[in-house]
Amino acid sequence: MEDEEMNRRCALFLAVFALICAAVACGCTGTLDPGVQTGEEVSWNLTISDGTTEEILTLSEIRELPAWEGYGHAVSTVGIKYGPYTVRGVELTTLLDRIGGFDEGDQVGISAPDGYYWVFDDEQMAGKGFVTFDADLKEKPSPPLAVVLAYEFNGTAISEEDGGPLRIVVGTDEPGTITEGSAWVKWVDRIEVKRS
Ligand SMILES: Nc1nc2c(c(=O)[nH]1)N[C@H]1C(S)=C(S)[C@@H](COP(=O)(O)O)O[C@H]1N2
Ligand SMILES: [Mo]
Repeated sequence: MEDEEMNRRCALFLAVFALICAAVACGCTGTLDPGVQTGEEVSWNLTISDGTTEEILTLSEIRELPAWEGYGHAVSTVGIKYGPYTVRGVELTTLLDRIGGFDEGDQVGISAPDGYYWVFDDEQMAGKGFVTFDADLKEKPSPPLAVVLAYEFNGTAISEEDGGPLRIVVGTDEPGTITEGSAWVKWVDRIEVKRS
């Protein structure tokens, strides 16, 4: 009788242990494998605010907004180029129309959970006033640019490593223009208009 009880406890312990192992393994691949992330939508909330009006948007709500499509190609401060990507996202001006729009003299602050913070002024929100480079990283005059909250690079959800699910892109309608990577805020979770 005692042996039977022992066996049952042993079996129960093993079953629970196996379940815990499986859960841990799932959790690991879920966060580390970008393939899993692109197959199933990650959960992420974006807050847009002007200090008075505030709205929280999910990724699927952002995907339903009128999309911007174009090219993104950036260079980091140490000269590493990334892209060119075909980019899909929402222009910041489109996004901010939901909370009363963006006007001349306003600024917009972009935040991420790692504490990174970047500000665009009204000239930049109109696609002007950025430094741009050609493929050899020689400074060249800027074509019209768009400040975009991107959710896809090359037709695929942006991986966490690449700054996804939401990353700022200063992009162009035509390929061939490189912008400064410092403005490409990764892991965006808050966009706030500073009204003038
Ligand atoms: N959230 C967040 N975004 C960020 C940064 C950061 O530290 N945190 N660094 C910026 C800078 S200075 C550059 S050059 C690029 C670097 O991109 P990478 O980390 O993919 O090379 O991301 C930009 N976006
Ligand atoms: Mo940088």
